[in-house]
Amino acid sequence: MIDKPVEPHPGGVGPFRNPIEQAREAPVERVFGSNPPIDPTADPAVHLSLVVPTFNESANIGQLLHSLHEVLTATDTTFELIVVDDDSPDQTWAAAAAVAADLPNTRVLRRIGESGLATAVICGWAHARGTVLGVIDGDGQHPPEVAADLLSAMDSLTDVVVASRHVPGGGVSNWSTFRRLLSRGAQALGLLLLPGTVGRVTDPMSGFFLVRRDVVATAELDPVGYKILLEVLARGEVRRVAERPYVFLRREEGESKVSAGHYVGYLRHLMRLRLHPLRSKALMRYLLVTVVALVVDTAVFLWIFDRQGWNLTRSAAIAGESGILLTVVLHDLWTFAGRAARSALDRIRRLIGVQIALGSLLVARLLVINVLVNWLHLRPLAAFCIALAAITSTSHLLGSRLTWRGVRH
Ligand SMILES: Nc1nc2c(ncn2[C@@H]2O[C@H](COP(=O)(O)OP(=O)(O)O)[C@@H](O)[C@H]2O)c(=O)[nH]1
Ligand SMILES: [Mg+2]
Repeated sequence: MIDKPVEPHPGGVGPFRNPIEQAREAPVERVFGSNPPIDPTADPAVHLSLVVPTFNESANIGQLLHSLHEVLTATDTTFELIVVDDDSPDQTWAAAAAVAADLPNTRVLRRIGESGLATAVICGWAHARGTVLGVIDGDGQHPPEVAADLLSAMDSLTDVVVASRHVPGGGVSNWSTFRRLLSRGAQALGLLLLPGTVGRVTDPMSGFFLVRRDVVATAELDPVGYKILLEVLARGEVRRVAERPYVFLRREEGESKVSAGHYVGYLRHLMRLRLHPLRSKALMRYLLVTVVALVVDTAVFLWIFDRQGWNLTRSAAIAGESGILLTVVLHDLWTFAGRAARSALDRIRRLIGVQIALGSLLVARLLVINVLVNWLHLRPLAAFCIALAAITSTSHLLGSRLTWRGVRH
């Protein structure tokens, strides 16, 4: 059933009835406005809801829906398929609806005035009824039979199952060297900027995965561009991830929508996740603690060296040590409060770690100060400042980073 065209409502939501209700009842509905949130309290009517985002895939969608249906029916799982089409000029939504009419549990959402792969997936999930949500490309490049492998890997302890090209048995069938390089380069960049997120899976660029509903329903997803998996791993409470191999097949019909703009979008996405407010709060605290430690280090030095008249090396050593201790205490009690492991043993282990890392650099600082004063005849305060800027500041930043590396920030 295909409705006749309706103008989008200025308020952004379907003009007649709740769009979620509408979409549940009819094989084809129009979804207006921005994506509704994923409902964490939804009563799961099926086990798996698999979303198929499409744009100009009319030549591929029919075959894919039939294959998926066959594969999933054979698994004995209750499931639904949700095609989310962005009002494709080739009328993919109509082609999908024609097939959906013959396939139980298959719905088609046609978004008007919106585009974007990641937001289309969220839209599909928002209308889904499954305990487990998933996504698969609509062009046939993701082998449908792998959906059954992913499903069997989704046990009660697992939150996300990713189809990966980079585990044994996986691969890409006909990518040019250039595209392989681009994909690996994008992954390396992601690892650099978001090691704790991108490093959790071998194929963070995968667009074929399953995720438990409660993981995404409680996460503040803010998808941009193409890489919805990144968003899920970065913002969801994901404890355990599993991977299953797949071979990225040749595209038989239609064209890839990936353009240079998507790579720019990917960069923006990485930066956005990097500067995620929660994380940046920890990062700000981390930098502030370093600054406070350096200020205290200097103040202690001035006090005992200038006022108390202690000798240079001893003053610089005691001042440095007070900065180190302050860093450990503030990071533990404030920067990473509630996130770092808090047992007494963990605290002692961290204190020893910081002490070894920063203590050895404190020795280097004392040597530098002595060389500057005794050989180059600089004034003690000038030598102290140079050593502080060159050695202590970097050692605080890097040493603490290593010690707290298990803690996300
Ligand atoms: N709904 C929707 N689907 C999209 C959009 N862009 C791409 N897709 C679909 O997402 C899937 C992957 O896109 P594709 O261009 O094949 O990416 P590639 O396989 O990485 O080259 C395909 O099913 C596309 O039709 C979009 O803006 N909206
Ligand atoms: Mg494709």
